[in-house]
Amino acid sequence: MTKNNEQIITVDGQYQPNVVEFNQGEVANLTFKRVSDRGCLGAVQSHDLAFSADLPLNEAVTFEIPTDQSGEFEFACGMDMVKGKIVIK
Ligand SMILES: [Cu+2]
Repeated sequence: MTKNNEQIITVDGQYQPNVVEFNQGEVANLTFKRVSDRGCLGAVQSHDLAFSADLPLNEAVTFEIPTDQSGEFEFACGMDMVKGKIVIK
């Protein structure tokens, strides 16, 4: 786990890494890059942080993550099966 304003998650049947950390109050960009069609990870969503998008193969998809509140926020595949976590503190 690294701490940075820019985090990249590689999606290849799982989320690597599946926990990312951002500083509260700072601009935070989270990029998903799906590099394999393994698993059911063609879409990502976060009910906690209100984002969702399809993840086309070999394309980077970046979300700006709100960091006004600290806490742990979940994201998951389109079926809520494969999960990851965004930690803001
Ligand atoms: Cu799934």
